[in-house]
Amino acid sequence: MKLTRTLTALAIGLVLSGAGWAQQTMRISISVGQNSHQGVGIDTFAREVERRTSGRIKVQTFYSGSLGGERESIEAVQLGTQELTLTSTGPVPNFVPEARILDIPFLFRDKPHARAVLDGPIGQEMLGHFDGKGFKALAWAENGIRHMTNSKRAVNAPDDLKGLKMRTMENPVHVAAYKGFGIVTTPMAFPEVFTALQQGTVDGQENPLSVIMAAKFDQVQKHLSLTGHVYSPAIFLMNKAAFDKLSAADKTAFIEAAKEAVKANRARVDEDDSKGVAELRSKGMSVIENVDKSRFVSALAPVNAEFEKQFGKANIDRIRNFR
Ligand code: EAX
Repeated sequence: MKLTRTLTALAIGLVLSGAGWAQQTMRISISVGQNSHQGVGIDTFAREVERRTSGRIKVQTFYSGSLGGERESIEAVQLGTQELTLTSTGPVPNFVPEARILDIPFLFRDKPHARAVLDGPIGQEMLGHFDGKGFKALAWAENGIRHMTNSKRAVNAPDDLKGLKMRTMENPVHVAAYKGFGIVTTPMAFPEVFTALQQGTVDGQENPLSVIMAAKFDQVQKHLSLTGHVYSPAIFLMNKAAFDKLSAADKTAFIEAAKEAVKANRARVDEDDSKGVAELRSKGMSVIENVDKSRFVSALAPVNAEFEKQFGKANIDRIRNFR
């Protein structure tokens, strides 16, 4: 039965490619809107795949969680009901536990440090861990450095976070760390966040300026503090079987397309970071730019000791000290 199906698929594939007009359509999704760092990422990816396969493979782009939130999209890619997604690492640890280490707060000094780690041997090794779980991880992209917003009060110091009810990603490392700040954590899929903030189900949330702007959280949040408490990676994930089916040349095309997409994505993050504060202020947010980061780092000392036990201090130091 299975063999018959495989042979039939193969035969159809041969006929179509022989005829030279075979066009295959794949789907890629993001949870934020098109006008965003992730939007330019998947738009660039789609364009590059099409160009590099001379139009044989089309990539249809879906924005704003229209195919589901990030966890659902990752699931769909794993199952193969959807070929591709660009997602933050939020829900990734539930699928690939090895990736948890990248979500540790204050792990990276800045974006250049994070990008160097992800593009270097550590990041490349990490991409390999997705193989055994039904994914082909094409490349590390970027969601950005996360900051806190809320509707209750200005956050200057860690104590100001105590008792705030905040939406977090469905990420065990973030949840553990934010509890360490005294935050009342409410994990939630991204497509539900705007309404939850609007209705006061939660007081706040945390995200990079790119996401705060794209999602228009300024409409439902008064206070923004540039806590920069964690770097948020993103990743281009593809269904492993769909990738394996590609010819060697097309595999290269997909990987190169992802690399081009990452360039566009990171450039947009940089642009958003440089204009974000002014833009969000102009929309009415009250922004605290200079928080004393060392106090936030100290507040997480007990949680960090836990992480060192869990992930191995040497593994964390390897990332921290990477140059
Ligand atoms: O990837 O869930 C989140 O807060 C993510 O940062 C967002 O979906 C963009």
